Amino acid sequence: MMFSPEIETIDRKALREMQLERLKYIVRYAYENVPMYRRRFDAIGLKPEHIRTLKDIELIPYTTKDDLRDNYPFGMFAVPMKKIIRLHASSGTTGKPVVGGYTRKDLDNWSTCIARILTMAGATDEDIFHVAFGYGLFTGGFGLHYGVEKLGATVVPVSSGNTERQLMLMKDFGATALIATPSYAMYLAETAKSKGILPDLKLRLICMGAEASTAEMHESLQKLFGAFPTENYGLTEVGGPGVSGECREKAGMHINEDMFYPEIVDIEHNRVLGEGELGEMVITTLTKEGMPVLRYRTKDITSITYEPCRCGRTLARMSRVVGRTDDMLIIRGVNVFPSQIESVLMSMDELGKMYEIVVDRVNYMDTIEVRVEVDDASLLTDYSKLEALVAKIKHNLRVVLQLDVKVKLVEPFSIRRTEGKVKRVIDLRKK
Ligand code: DLL
Repeated sequence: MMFSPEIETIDRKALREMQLERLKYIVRYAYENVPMYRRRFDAIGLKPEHIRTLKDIELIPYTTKDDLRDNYPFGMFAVPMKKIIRLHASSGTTGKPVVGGYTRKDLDNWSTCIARILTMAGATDEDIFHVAFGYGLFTGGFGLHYGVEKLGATVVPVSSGNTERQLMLMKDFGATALIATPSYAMYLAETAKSKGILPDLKLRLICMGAEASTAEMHESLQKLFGAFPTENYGLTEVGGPGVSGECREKAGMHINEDMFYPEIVDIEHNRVLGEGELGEMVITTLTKEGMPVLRYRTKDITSITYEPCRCGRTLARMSRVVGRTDDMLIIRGVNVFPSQIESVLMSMDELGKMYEIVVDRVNYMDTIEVRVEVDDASLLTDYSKLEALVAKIKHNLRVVLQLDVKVKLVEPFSIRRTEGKVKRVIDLRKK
């Protein structure tokens, strides 16, 4: 099933024509209505009419988070406030948040994108969606909410918090689909398992997003819940969730290319990369009225394929996000992504599903310690088993990372859970 079959199966040539037309329009629109873009263009003598082909997008300077911060709160808006009917903002752990403004048409396009993604995950209007994303300035809660409504399914706007109550409601309301961050979905699964209520849940679908997850994490969730996990991607700067999502093939996330024009760039040389090459995702919004963004540097590392998918969709697919350029750890000169560590830990049945990574510097040497919960607490009192398991984890990590990692096994539920986005890395070097 497809929500917008005419777009989702569009011929690439026709799509490129549509994208070019929209690109030309949005570039002129941004130039004429957002002072920051006018200044940027004027400074290098670039005029909207210089954009004649899709490749000409490379003439346009990148937009960064700092640009959005410098124009906080509403300086990037292209319409008067009267036309903005919703605001959202990123949580922004440091400094000012990033603010997004939406016109009525933006909200309508947004829910279309979400309805497409939920449909490609296998949802129908008969599903009961338990939305455990936070409702508020975060784009996840309201973003998914209106997408579920547009699909015509039932939405249960639980928001985040109170895990046991969430499970009670999932059971009592017969939720068939869960929307949550992967870490929170796992928290719900572990809690349901420990309370013995997993068999009472009717979930068949878990739609996740807002943070990185691995294939191994999806497998664990599938086993625990007996439901099909998919993931989707987006960011506040370009509107929130709905940029892309996985279909049943789970062979990458289909990008809503009629609304978002993706590029992958080489982080060091800022050069645009080709199909299949790993680099930073750069996004241009093709339809946003409230806050158009040209060539936004997401910092998310991924790759794109334009091969049509076995599901019948022709929309390009981005691979799972490997990590962010700003959360790549450099340990004694070796690049480490937390997702590599997760892949190792999640594939070991003896381990629980919660872990954290502590990085420090001792005597000018970087150290890295992985703390991971065991699945069964009794293991912690069996010294020889414990030692063997630690050795096995270290070995598996060494194979993937080419690095010696300290491993500490801890009791189930001893690492603090979060209800929104999880923070896996504690970097004490930054103190
Ligand atoms: O997290 C939007 C969203 C909400 C997406 C719900 C999907 C579902 P922000 O809070 O602005 O917006 O955070 C955006 O989160 O740049 C990525 O680094 C990360 N992120 C989002 N989705 C994924 C994903 C929302 N599927 C930032 N995989 C992005 C990996 C993701 N990282």
